[in-house]
Amino acid sequence: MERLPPNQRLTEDFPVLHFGAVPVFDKETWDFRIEGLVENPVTLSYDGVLALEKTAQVSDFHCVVGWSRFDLKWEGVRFSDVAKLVGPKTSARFATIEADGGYTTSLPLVDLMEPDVLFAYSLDDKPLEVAHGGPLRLVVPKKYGYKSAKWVRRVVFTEELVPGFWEERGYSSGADPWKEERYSY
Ligand SMILES: Nc1nc2c(c(=O)[nH]1)N[C@H]1C(S)=C(S)[C@@H](COP(=O)(O)O)O[C@H]1N2
Ligand SMILES: [Mo]
Repeated sequence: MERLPPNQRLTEDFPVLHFGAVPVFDKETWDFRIEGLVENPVTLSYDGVLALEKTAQVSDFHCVVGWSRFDLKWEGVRFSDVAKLVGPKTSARFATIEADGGYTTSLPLVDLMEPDVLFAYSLDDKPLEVAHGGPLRLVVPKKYGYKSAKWVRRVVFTEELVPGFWEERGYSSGADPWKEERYSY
């Protein structure tokens, strides 16, 4: 099977791409909140995140503007393990991921519960650089890169889809690179 999705080109490096400024990480004040339609909302410190069960995963990354990068090794905590911690209510069907600086993205829980979806704090055996979303970013390998929010601080479980930053600006909610879901019409 072709490994490069339609109309993508392979890049050897890993470009840095985001909207706005790179936030400053202060370990003392940084927190990660998981709340909304859950039984047990949780606020974690950075050390609290590192203490959760760790998963490693190698995957490809596809940006909607056309570049793809193969074989990135991520380490972090599975979205599904974070969900287990808070216990989503039966009414929860989506989650919105909020980042420092105001970036957001939303996905159906069925997509987020895939075993390759991680909150990553390490890339290629090194702590995740701030430019690539350190200390913590979402990685959703089966979606275009705008679903992989950098500098994640909060997850909100919701009943309805809340369109994210790029989804509100004309990009597809589906964001499946194999179906070339780039734009919403
Ligand atoms: N917080 C935040 N996360 C973001 C973005 C952003 O603008 N802000 N851009 C997204 C887009 S469009 C892409 S392709 C990837 C790029 O990740 P990289 O800079 O690590 O390559 O980050 C995603 N996550
Ligand atoms: Mo992107």
